[in-house]
Amino acid sequence: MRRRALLIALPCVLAETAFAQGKPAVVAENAWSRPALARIGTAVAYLSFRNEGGQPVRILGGTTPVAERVEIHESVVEDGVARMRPRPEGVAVPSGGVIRFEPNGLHLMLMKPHADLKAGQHFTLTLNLEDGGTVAVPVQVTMREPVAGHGGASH
Ligand SMILES: [Cu+2]
Repeated sequence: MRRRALLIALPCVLAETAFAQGKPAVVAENAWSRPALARIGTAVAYLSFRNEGGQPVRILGGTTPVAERVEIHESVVEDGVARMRPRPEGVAVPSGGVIRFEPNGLHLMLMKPHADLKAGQHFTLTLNLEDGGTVAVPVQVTMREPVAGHGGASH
């Protein structure tokens, strides 16, 4: 009886230990969004997602205060026509893997924005993971993709 209780308790102890180390296992960064008119009904956001943890994770979708809901989409070319395909199954990120949401590929679709998104504005986007975890990232609204890691310095 005692042994059985110990086996059940062990995964909880391991999870708490990982949490207590304080280093986030997943990182979302370089998030940006294009200016968009609310009446168009959709906006789009892009970001990089790194899984530095020892376990695979799956991104299922997200939430944001600026739109009704967030869907994961993928741009594909079918019969020479570019289309967007929703991915309700989400995106799996292997341990040590990086996933990029970027133009003409995977992207985060902001459905029914509550207001126009204007260049220079910032908002928060929170990704929902399959394990119940969430990752919040600041999103910059900009006409052009920011250059990661250059800090806006010019050449
Ligand atoms: Cu889309």
